[in-house]
Amino acid sequence: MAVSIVETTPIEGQKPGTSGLRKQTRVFMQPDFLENYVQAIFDVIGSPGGGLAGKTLTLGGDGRYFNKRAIQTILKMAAANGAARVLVGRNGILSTPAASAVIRARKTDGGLILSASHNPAGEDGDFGLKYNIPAGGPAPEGITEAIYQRTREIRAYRTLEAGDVDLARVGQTKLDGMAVEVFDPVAIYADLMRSLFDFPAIRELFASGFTLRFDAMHAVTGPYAKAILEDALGAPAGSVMNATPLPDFGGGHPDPNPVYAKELVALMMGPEAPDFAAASDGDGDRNMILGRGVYVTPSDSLAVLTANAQLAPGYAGGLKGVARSMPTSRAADRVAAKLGINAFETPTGWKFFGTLLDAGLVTLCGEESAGTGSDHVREKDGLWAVLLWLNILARRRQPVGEILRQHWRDYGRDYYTRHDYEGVDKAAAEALMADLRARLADLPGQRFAKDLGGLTVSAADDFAYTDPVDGSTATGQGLRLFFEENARAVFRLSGTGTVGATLRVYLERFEDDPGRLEGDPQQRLAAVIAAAGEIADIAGRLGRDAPDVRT
Ligand code: VG1
Ligand code: CO
Repeated sequence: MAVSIVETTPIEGQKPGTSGLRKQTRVFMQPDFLENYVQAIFDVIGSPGGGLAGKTLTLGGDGRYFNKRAIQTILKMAAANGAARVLVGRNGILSTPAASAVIRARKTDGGLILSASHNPAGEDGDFGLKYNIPAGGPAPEGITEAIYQRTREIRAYRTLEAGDVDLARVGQTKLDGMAVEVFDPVAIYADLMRSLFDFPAIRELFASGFTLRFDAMHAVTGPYAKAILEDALGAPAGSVMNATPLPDFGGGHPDPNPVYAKELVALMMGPEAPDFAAASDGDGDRNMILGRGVYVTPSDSLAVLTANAQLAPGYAGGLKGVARSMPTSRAADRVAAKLGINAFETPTGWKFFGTLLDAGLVTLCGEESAGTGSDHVREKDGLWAVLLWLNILARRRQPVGEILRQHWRDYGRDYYTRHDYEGVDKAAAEALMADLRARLADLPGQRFAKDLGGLTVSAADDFAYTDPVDGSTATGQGLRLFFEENARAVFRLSGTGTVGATLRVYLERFEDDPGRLEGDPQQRLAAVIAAAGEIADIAGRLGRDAPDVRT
């Protein structure tokens, strides 16, 4: 088969964000857009002169619109760049955590994951692509920056004049000199889960009548959840809903939070609620946890899992430490302090956990954005979090709400909410951030939200991070305002959106008065919310009087 070298010119805007390159699907489908980016990745990870010679890659995506087409393009380009072998999930399907598991189990030279995660899918939605390193995690910033620089100077890409590869059947074929191995996307992942959790105990829990609803949101987790929860663990058929991955995710917004998964939340707050409910996102790395009548915030979930992980066989020997992204509440730190284990605070994005996990400094990691995971892979892992919760419930045999309330009594409660202002004017959002940044030094000592009791700023900074393992640095990771009243507000602009800007305001306040542990977060945080709004003049600058999403 003939390798063709296609001339191209750099395309602007191929700069990866919080998690890979995300664009509107139509942008990704433009001539040469995907090809340029893929060639830039191959140029960075290949050897000068030798291309991808001798290399094996893992490849798959969340099944959204353009997934299959993109996979065929990438296969041809990998062959033309001299790769030895590509492992592809059947029908091009691979959840993000499963991709990480396969990269690690099969020791491939990294992998390409096609997903825009929780962003809506379809021709009018979003698409994304990210490169994960051989350790299994998202490429660190040194590599993503090199890829971006390469996209700015690219002049040609290599591809193959060849027909499409049949991805529907498990087995091996050849594409020119390259082996294409189509594998079952669920098997390696399911085996890994079986090795970490007490499947017999969870089976017994279901056999005793415990009920569950898992919403796969028509995205990639459906086949995994059905195989593991229903087939292996005996949850009644139908426990997994919206289980068939659809190219447009059924027109929904596969972001498991109380706004986009509101039917599931309504079910759990109503009289027909099962014992436990969970949802995942587009690419299967996020999780939302609900009990009967209770929503567990991701920050609290990380803390509860840290406190109880040793109930699962995979973590019975204890944890080395826990890491959380900066905007995540400090609930997990309190558990780490009590257990006497490490606690780290990193910038937003799973790529910052990789070195800590590789160095054996932490076992669990989490983000307030519904991401939780451990050292079993190098991505956050939605179904893993659900299984750890189920394992804990199987051992403690208490309702989710009781476990949570007990946790608050033991550690105090970090009331928490995130307010997102989505699709706002980019220039206005950037100006809000720039002006606030310029005023940080003046804020300490000032008092805000006076008619709600008042909060005094004790410190304010622009979060910067130095990786304790490799010494790399990241600056400008979010504006933090600390208040004397044990409260905090953080401002960040999203790095995963594709249109306009999204302002995220993270709000929290600690409470350990036993009589005040069960309030409504929006009410308990009213003063922090008001102070953040006043300080940054959110309403005036963005022209919005309320956020689009409150998690
Ligand atoms: C968001 C979340 C962040 C997460 C990232 C990728 O980023 O806040 O915690 O790591 O999405 O998750 P941002 O920059 O939009 O705030 V996923 O499930 O979209 O891969
Ligand atoms: Co995701």
